[in-house]
Amino acid sequence: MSETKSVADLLANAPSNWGRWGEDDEVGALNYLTPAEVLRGVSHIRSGTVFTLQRLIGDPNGDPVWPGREPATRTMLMDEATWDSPDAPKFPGGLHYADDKIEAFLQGSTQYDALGHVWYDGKIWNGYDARTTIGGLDKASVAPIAERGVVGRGVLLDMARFRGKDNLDKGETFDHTDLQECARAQGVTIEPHDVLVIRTNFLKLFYEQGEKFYQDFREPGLTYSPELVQWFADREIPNLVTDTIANETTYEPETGIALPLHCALMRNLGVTLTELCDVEKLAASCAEDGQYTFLYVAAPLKVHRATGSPVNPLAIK
Ligand code: UVW
Repeated sequence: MSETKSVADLLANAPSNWGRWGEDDEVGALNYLTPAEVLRGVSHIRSGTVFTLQRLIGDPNGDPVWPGREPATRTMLMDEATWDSPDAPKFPGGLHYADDKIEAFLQGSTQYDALGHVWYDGKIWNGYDARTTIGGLDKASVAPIAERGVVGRGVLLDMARFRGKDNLDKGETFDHTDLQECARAQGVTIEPHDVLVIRTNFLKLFYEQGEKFYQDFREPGLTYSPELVQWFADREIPNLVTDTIANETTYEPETGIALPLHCALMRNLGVTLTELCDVEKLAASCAEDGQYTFLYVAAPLKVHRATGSPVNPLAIK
């Protein structure tokens, strides 16, 4: 049986941004999003229309998650029935209230990945030892990203519409040249420091197919090539945002390696990954008015030592 090549072999000569923002850096390519980039993003607001890109947590139609993770469960702890009991708390003035909690994978909904979320060869982003992840991320957790916030010019790349489809198919791939052609067809140019927001509408199949969706699980998405990684490095892309569960095609078709772009982009270049967005309303609006650029704003939750955290990104046109 032939052994799968290792991701370390695949990326042996791949570009790296380790050390570029200092030996203590934990936010990587988000450093490209300077105040000038915030203002560049603001200059793309035309009508003030706001789109929220988070999927509903606890959606009655189901919450799509990476295989092995479970959707969030919300438990009601206090409601009006609580006060049916003689033991109910009593507050001066007669106040009643409702309370609930969720148990959730921090990677199980629309989320920002921490830069220390994925690694190979015993090193995470910026060369930190992977053992700093034990019991919680001491380095490159999501907290520094949350502390900073993410604001810049966003560009929607509607790959499904570009390919004339409702949604991309299982395992369908594309690369940076396709992104550029898609941009050209939309009448927009991908500029340095743009937040790339990619639409596949693949999760339409999750809502249509139920459990069958997970058979031979293989998402569509970007696929690895040295040229693609160099393209991200040269354009200094800070943040890749998609409407899929894991931001790239699940297995690199040539080698079968799982999620090599998590390694090449996140671990090596410090590109932040944002997953599981719902860009349907935004995409419909862009198709209608031809404006594919906007102010992108995201503030993931500040969770100590976490591998990722939920977020409700905004696109403001
Ligand atoms: C994995 O953790 C495998 O993927 P994601 O980045 O989608 O959470």
